[in-house]
Amino acid sequence: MEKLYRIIDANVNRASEGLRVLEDLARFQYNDRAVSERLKILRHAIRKNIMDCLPQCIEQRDSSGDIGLSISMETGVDAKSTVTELVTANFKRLQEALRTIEEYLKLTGRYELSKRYEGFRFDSYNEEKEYFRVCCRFDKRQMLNTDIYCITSEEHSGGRSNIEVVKAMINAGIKVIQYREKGKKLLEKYNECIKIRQMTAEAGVTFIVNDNIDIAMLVKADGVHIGQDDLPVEKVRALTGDKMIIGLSTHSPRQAQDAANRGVDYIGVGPIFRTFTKKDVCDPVGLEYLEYVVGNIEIPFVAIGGIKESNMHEVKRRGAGCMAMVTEIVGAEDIEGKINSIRAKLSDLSDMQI
Ligand code: TZP
Ligand code: MG
Repeated sequence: MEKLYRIIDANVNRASEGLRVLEDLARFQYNDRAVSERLKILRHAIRKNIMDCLPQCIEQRDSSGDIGLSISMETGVDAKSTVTELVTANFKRLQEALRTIEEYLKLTGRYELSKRYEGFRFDSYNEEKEYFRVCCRFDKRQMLNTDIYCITSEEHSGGRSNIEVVKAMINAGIKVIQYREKGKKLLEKYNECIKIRQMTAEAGVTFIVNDNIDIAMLVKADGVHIGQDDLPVEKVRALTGDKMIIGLSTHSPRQAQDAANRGVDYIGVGPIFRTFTKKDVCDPVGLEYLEYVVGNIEIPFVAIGGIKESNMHEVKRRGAGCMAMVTEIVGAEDIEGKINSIRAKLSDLSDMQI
């Protein structure tokens, strides 16, 4: 029976080490205090509860005689190439270790203690779910971390198709593109989105579809952008799941707070200036609302509405990191040249602010 403590000892180490990998990612990469704290508490509980059997565990430990090491070296089954794989593997490691501890503690006659480890295993299932939410939120934030957010509008594109315009945007190195098309039938929009999804996926560009949640989901877009009069955010989330980005247009501090509380991934802030591109648009909210968002709202935002190369310095100066320009870009004779010029000026403005 004493030999079984070798298994228990190895699995306490395995569980703590798996947790440490997850904890450090939550702490240093995701900056998520709540998750890192809970994982730390769990790790300490796993170590503390075994203290009664620690002498037996140490006595039976024989790491140099462990045949498992050479198996791991030779098979390479533990190779990983994505964060998702790493997180999944470490939660499984944790759960398998906890189950093993639980089973072998029963054989050593420590039934009550075994039940405590069963409880830890169930805690870990909940943590896994929450952890993936945090990962998703982080990935989505990374996708929106850019200077120019481009939006299509064929009627303002000087006779060019949305596809041609998107090609130019991608060539210029744009990282987020929204498909916004008010005058076309659903099927035509769907067919364009299929093409744009392929183009953006190949270029590593984030693709957002305006209005049509159905199209966004069918073409596997990265996100959907909705307005205040569209379906409730919670219902859209129920359709899209956690992985998809949901963007919401907002026009007031109350709407911005509401969006952040309801799990929206980013907000549109505007219209900053007067615009004739959007038909049912409200009066400009001005730079004041932008200043409110910069100072008070935690989720990413994109400033929009009447922003041009000639006035963007006003927007930048108020602290907007990302700006959307529709006509200024799609209506330019040389789209790539226009984007390059805007980008260079924005970068100069950033340098000046440092
Ligand atoms: N949402 C708020 S204003 C706007 C949208 C889609 C239109 C912005 O277009 P432009 O041409 O950049 O003023
Ligand atoms: Mg809309």
